[in-house]
Amino acid sequence: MAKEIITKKQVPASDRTMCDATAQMLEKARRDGVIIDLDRGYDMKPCPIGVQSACCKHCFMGPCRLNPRDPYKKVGVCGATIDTIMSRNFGRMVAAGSASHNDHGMNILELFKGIIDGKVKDFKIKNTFKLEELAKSIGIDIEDKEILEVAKELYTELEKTFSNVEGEMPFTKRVPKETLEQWRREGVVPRGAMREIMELMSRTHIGCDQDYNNLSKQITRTALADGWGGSMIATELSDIMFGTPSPTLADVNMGVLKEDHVNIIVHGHEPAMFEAMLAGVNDKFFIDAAKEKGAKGINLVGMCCSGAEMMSRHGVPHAGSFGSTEAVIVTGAVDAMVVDIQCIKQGLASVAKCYDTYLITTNPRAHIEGATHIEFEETNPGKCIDDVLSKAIARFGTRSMPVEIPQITQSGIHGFSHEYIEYMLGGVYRGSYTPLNDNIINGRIRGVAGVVGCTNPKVKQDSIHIELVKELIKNDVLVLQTGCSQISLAKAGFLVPEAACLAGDGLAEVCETVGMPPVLGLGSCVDNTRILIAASAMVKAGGLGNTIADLPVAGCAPEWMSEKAIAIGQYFVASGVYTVFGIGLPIVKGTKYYDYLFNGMEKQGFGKWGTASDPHEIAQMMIAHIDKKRKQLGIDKARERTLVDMSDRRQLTA
Ligand code: NFS
Repeated sequence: MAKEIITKKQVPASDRTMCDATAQMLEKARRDGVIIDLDRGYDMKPCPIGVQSACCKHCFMGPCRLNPRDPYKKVGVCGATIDTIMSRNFGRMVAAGSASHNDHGMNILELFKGIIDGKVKDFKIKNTFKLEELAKSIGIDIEDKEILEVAKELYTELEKTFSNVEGEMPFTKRVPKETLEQWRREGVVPRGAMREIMELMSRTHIGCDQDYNNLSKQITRTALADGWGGSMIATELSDIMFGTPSPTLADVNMGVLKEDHVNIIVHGHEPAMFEAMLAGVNDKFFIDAAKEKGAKGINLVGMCCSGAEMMSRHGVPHAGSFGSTEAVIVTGAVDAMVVDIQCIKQGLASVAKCYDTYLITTNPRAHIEGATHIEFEETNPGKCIDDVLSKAIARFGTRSMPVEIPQITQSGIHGFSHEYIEYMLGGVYRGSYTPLNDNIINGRIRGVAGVVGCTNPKVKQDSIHIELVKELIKNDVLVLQTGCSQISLAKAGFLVPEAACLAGDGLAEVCETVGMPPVLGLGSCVDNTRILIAASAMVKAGGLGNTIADLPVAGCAPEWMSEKAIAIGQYFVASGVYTVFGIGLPIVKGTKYYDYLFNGMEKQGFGKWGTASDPHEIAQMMIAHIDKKRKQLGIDKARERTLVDMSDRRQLTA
């Protein structure tokens, strides 16, 4: 086994993660002399100027460093103020995040085209009902048309999401009317993603847009081109090609690995390779080959976002979130970890080497030095999948080191698509968001929160996610989840109907009536667009205002780390949602740009940003916002009435 140098200062593993399985593996890694991200994260001391975004390195006259404690004392060599510098930096994070999601969305659209053209034979259009509904939602007339014809028209229309140089992106037709009108007034309706990202990169170049107010418009437009563009395409077309999720029971955490099986983990973001792998592991030829090597079978599990999608669609077990991808390899039980794009840490390569695990990259966009690259081609998936399976089976046959799998799993229900939420609440013949709105208006449900996003080794893994969600449901806030946050709560046992006992009386009553958990898992990070569609449906159902900004809703990414998370945050804020980020944001307090993000956007009719580190403080900020919206809607009194319990009633009548 290759050894690495152990970290100097060792904090107990249980201080670095709430996840007992991950803590067990962190301890084992330390015993084995292997450094993983959870220790690297705590050992890293970030630059105090960079962490607040008070430095600019967009040209080589600098890098220019301003003092975050006295931000207006100095300007950059070109004269850039702290507000210009911070908005440029923030804008480039949004551009990168939006580019990632749009690139993913574009790949999914290309796969869809491959099916239509007949070039891709191993995937097909699975959900024709959704295909037609989606086409109708953007104004395509489907009357008397064959499915293939509708699919072709849908492709032609959706392709504009990326290539439009003028006009409005197709999915803006799904935005509530008054929200769209507000975007038009502010000049932020996205045209095409490629144009928006290109323009934002250009405007953040040295000597271009140097008024944070004006630059902010392009930042918003580029973020909206993510949420209402590439991300939404990824979700909707994945549903059409692979199936729309509906509630499915699935196990999470490292106990899903099986010592006597060939274990293959798929980790990444694009569902096509994972779907092909699922077909491959059920191939008798490979099952027999695994048995010949002494295995009882082949065990396929997911991690991170594509894992969350496969869990939602097919109940594939999930081994953990972003913060556990290196730790899981320490089990020694992973015969192959197969990755594609996004959130794949380079550190996996050295950890995999230490445990003789195959780390296999499959996407032409994302190679890793030291990993094995086997390219996945959608026109010939078998080539990659067969090679991966052969390698994983061979590795099982030569496993030489002891295996230690934490025996920890938690069952939960995943796969609440926005279509299913509508059906669950309203029934098959009158599926509708009206019952949800009614329960909000009568106060049983105080409001709705989206709690999403990454884990970050700067803080104890899962801790902010779990404490925050606990407090929200206790206060009758229904929680919608995606991505790594969903996995944090699933591991903690909140994604089961029985968790209703942890909710406030009103929310618990609704959960018990419907038979749903108080925390609904919607899938991967691109599936945050399901929350946008649910919020739009709530506006359209009536009774809760005319724009998304009127709704008693709030969002949070408690342990965020990626540029994609910033893009998501900005598109939620731009869509009208109060969005709080845990850990902190790279913005200097007391500056004009800080004030713009935290107050100014709301005055323009958008949502607004917030930040805090303590989960209870975050919860109170979100609840205060929900209550403010309830008051503005005139439904605050209704809620006060429902809070009167039986003993209060007896006192009132005495
Ligand atoms: Ni989204 Fe964060 Fe990554 Fe998924 Fe997980 S880390 S921004 S939740 S896997 S994309």
